Amino acid sequence: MAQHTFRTLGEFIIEKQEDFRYSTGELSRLLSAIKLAAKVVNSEVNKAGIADITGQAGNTNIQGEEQQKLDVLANDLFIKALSQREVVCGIASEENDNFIEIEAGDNVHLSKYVVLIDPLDGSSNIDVNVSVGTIFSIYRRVTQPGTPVELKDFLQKGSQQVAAGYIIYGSSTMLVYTTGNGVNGFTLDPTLGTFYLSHPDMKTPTQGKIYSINEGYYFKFPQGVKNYIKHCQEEKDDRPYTSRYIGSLAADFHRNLLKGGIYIYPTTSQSPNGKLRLLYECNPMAFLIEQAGGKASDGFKRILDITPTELHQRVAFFCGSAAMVTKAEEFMSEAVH
Ligand code: AHM
Ligand code: MG
Repeated sequence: MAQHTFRTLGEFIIEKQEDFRYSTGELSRLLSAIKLAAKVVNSEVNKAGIADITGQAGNTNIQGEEQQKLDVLANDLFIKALSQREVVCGIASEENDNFIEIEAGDNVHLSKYVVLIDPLDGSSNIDVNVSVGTIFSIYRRVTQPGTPVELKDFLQKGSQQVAAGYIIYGSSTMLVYTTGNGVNGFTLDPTLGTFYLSHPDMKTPTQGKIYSINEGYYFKFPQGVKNYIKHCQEEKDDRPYTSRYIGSLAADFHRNLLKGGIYIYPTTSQSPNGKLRLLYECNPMAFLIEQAGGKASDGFKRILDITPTELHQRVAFFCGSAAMVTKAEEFMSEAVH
């Protein structure tokens, strides 16, 4: 059950700034910019049913998928909020082909952070009033401050993340994030426009009873995944598990984080590298789940240890309660040996 506190996200960010020695407050300003953009996107998502902003924008993104108008809007809003406040030196977005370099007046590129963002994940759900989300990931640049950002500033292992989080625009809107000291969740009070700490120090159960996978693609899955699904369905011990799949990563992840479960988007015969993106979706969720005591893997190895080679790289994703992910990995390696 959510605990009600009167601690706001703004206060929390400032208190936590003291956890970082020599902190200049730059990360706090960056998180505040994300908080502000989240509120604006939230109000747009809530209006989606009545305003003329749903439906296709007529563009396709780099992956050849049609963009919804709200994707474009959310992308613009987050990029504006981050660039106008001069809190980052570069942004990479799932919706943009290349990363964006932020120049800040005379203080060119002085910020030390880059942000990677999926501004509106699960956007195919918007028209049917199902929860969507924003997922973000923050790194310290590896190149010298004061010089233009480079691709290598974005292609860092997930284990290098400084902070990560998501906003879920659902029956209530929540912002959940980590800076590597546990996971905290904040619920938006829409009447006041304020996020309050509602889920302090979130931990996921080691063993859950939910499995989340798009079983429509069953015949396209690797044998290890097929076997694991059968294991979940078997009547034995605490099984069968229950199946829950929304098709909106932030929502599926959030439910499993709270209740315990496993989310799987494996490789398929159609998408041999999986569907989800390592940098915008899997790394931030992997950082969060590990901070909550869970586990994230590509079926064989830790997501956060993968060295990315391209911005829009895809990867298979097994994420959730530690014991369940370990079990799924056992099925994966048994099937290949
Ligand atoms: P998107 O970034 O194009 O919105 O796609 C990501 C979404 C995830 O939110 C979700 O978990 C997955 O795609 C669902 O895919 P599928 O419809 O193939 O099950
Ligand atoms: Mg996405």
